[in-house]
Amino acid sequence: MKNALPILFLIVCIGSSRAEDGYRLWLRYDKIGNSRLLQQYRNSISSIRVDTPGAVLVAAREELLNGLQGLLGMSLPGMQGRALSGTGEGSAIREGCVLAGTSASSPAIRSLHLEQELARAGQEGFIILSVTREGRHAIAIAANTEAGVLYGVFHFLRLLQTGRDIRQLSIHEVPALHYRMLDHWDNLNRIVERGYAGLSIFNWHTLPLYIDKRYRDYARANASIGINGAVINNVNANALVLTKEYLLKAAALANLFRTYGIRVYLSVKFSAPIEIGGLKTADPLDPGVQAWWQQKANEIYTYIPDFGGFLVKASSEGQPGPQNYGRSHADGANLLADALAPHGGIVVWRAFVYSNEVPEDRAKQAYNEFKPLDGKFRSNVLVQVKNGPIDFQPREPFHPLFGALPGTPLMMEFQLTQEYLGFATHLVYLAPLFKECLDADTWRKGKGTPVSSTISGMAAVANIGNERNWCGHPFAQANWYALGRLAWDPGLSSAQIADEWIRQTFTNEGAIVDTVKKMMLASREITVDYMTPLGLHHIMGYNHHYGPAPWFNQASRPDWNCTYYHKADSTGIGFDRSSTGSNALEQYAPEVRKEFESVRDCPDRWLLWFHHVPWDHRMQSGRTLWNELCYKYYAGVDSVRWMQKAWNSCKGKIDAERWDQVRMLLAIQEREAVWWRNACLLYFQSFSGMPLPAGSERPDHDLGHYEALRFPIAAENK
Ligand code: BDP
Repeated sequence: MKNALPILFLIVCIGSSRAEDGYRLWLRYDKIGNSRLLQQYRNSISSIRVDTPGAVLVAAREELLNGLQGLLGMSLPGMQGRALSGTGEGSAIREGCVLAGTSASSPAIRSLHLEQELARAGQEGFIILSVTREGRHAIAIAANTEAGVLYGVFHFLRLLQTGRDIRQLSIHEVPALHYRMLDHWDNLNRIVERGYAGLSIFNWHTLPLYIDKRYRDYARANASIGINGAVINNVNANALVLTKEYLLKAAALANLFRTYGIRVYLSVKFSAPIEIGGLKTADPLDPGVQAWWQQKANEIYTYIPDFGGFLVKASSEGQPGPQNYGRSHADGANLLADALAPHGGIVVWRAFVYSNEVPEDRAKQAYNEFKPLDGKFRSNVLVQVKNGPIDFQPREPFHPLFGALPGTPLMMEFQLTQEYLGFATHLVYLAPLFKECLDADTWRKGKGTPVSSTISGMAAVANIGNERNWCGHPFAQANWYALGRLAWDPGLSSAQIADEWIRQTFTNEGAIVDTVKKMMLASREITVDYMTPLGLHHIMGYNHHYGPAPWFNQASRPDWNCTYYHKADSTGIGFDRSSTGSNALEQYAPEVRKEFESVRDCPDRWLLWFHHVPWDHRMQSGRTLWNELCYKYYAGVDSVRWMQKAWNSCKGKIDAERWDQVRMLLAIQEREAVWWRNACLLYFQSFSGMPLPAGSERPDHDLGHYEALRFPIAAENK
């Protein structure tokens, strides 16, 4: 008895270290609580079999075994072909076996004759089928490649985690997009540009010898949602990443990620030949520069044989690029593409360009720059376009480049990290933002040419850091999840993805799933309402982008000022991008242009993006513009309070640790929503001269107070 206390203490400690801190993401694999389902699953599954596995199949087998054992709450024989030799089973199928493999790796899969089905699965797709042979029932997870099997395994585990019936499975999945990537804006010193979840998970200091457990869990999470590429360093790149020392570190990550079907990419600095190569120029047409990049590419592939390629931010926001030498973006991209082509690598060249010297509407500049270059890029170049023409705002119309470059493959760039959406303290589920863009009709090939049909890949700026729960806000994980799922299948709905995520991350209890789903689905519109309603944009604090600063007009260049974007004056508010203004609308197909061109017909949510509108303009609701603006800002705050109530109603149904975290974060969100509303309305009121709605909650400070707020530390977050 003397030792009982320390032992009890130890048990408590072990218990609490397993508390729900969010580390496990959506891959929790806790025992299924619903006894009817548990019984069904136990009846259907009694062993697994993964024959002659290569490295990816080893990872798949481990996941399948761990996942099933956790979910079913029992241990399973995790057999493989070799272990069976001598038992006489060969290709025979056992009752209740989950078989996973390719035809090449597995005699059991071969014996099922799935050739026809697999012909449609391509390189990364999979099938999951309930099969019966000689009276024995089994489940086959089959694909043409090991990566396909891995995706199938994760899909199968998702079915169980989300409580689906698995008795008659007939699933055929093929990813819609070839490139499904995360872009990490992680610096080599581990500071994450625009990161709000701690330091970079990539510890360059201890690589390559120290392989953090997180690297594997990161890779598992990505593979579980089909992400197959990771750019592991910041687009504002440090040339050092291309030195041997750092390439060996990247190779260590690549060796691990490969076993989860993920390729490593690097962001490169265009001036690297000067900075680390000792050359005098980085001119893309200089033979010495071309030779340097070729030699560098050859070197990279000796360390990383399946290296994905380069991501490049060039001639953009002060980064060096081909324009330093009077060359075009195509010249720059092709230089790197030629170096990578012999090895099968690609160049992802960013279209995020806008110049101080060009007195043109910033929203028009990328199109003007890239449209004439269509067809001039090498075939292994993809041009990466942000979802909207400005910069990851809470709401933007789709970028006019989508569908406008028929001769150039495009890559979508979304942002998961909430640089302009309240950092990692606001609950904002981004699938509706992604869908709004992906589903938008570009009309480039007639009606029914959605943005999703104009892209070959999808990337997103990651929101991952070394905080215990990876993303800072427990709900920010859902955005990582949604990105992967939509890159795999842009046809999925925001609700479907939220449903899956909630069930895997929190609970399968119907009433809670419904409540949380409602919160998630409403959250993006709520944020737009309290930050940038009716098409307003880029009115955040200068540089750090924290909080409202619509008054800001002190930047060194006009297009870094908030006043540039809202153009409020005594007559009205908004940026005229119609034919009477910058005519940015001319960059869209005529049908799209028509939709937005007149103040009368333009949907409210884009109104101030495309038009400068008088304060007393009658909106579709019947309210004046000023009153509508007030209505939106007030509704935004009210809706955050509604989210707080909804979350409170989940108390006790969600583990205490994460429930309380979200409760506290919602309190921050509420306070900041009020701040946004008050600051913006007081400022815009100084132009409209109109009163706040009668009876509404009054701002607790005057405009001067809000204008005087400073956030010197937030500004360091780069
Ligand atoms: C802006 C960010 C900046 C990035 C830039 C980019 O504020 O930190 O470097 O985008 O995408 O939104 O290159």
